[in-house]
Amino acid sequence: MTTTYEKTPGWLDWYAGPSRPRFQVPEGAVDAHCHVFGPGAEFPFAPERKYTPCDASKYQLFELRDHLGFARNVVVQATCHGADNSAMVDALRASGGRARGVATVRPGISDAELRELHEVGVRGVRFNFVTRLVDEVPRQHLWEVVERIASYGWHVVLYFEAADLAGLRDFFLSIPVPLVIDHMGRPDVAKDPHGPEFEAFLDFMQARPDIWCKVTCPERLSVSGPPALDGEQKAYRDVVCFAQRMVEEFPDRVLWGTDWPHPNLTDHMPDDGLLVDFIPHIAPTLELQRKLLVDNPMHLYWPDAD
Ligand code: 0GY
Repeated sequence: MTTTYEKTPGWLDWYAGPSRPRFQVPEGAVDAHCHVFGPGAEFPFAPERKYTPCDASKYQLFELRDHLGFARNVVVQATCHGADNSAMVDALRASGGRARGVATVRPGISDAELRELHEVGVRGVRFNFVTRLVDEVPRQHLWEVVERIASYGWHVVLYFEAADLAGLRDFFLSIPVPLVIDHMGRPDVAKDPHGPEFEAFLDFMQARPDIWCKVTCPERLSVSGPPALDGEQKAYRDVVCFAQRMVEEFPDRVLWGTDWPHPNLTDHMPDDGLLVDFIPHIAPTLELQRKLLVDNPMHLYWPDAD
């Protein structure tokens, strides 16, 4: 018997029929932050989840990849699947080597399971500190996970909100593997990009040379909102100065991703084609674009590729 799910009320489905981007991404570009959801009938959602999404399958993800002109994906385990990584692993297996993964791992995981995750293409674990998405995990558990993954050369992806960085910073800096920060640490873009909150984030990035940052989710962070229907490029203009600053100050440590299928958006679901058109606004030169979309994600996720 298969379980059927009712989506969280107000849940917006991902955007079907995205436009073809005007901006052509460089050859070999990586969408370094995206998810799969289920399908729930095949890969049940976790009992402890905080939301129930629509289905978003690996096939639909790969179709989007090709439509947008990307070569590869990094599939990040979504909280609605808890620590059951099967849907993400299934996507990696089906990708023919064109996807890597970031898993959610609990301390009790066996060596055989960790090895299998590595073999299929997992290269990191995600620690989530956003309380609307997950219950708090004791630090001791996180430490145990770090100890287990370090020998695989994996990194830790951190998801938190800007206001929480001060309380988390020392813990983050004590983690002895590379760190990758989701969505620029979720700045409040109504604030000054040169104000104390974002300066604290930049200061954190400066604290170690192995901290990376995803300049992702303008649609999630923006207050000014999406582009006009004709794609007029005032899109998410309040996010541009934050993201562009990261790209220009840390050109070798930034990553970009669609965040498809965009969990938990309630007002507006982005056209992924227009999200791609946002890239040249934050990475204005060919060199910056190449680092952001190809060199940096390849270094982290496919270091052995030619
Ligand atoms: C994102 C953002 C969100 C959700 C998740 O794993 C998740 O459920 O990451 C969010 O709601 O902000 O990166 O997809």
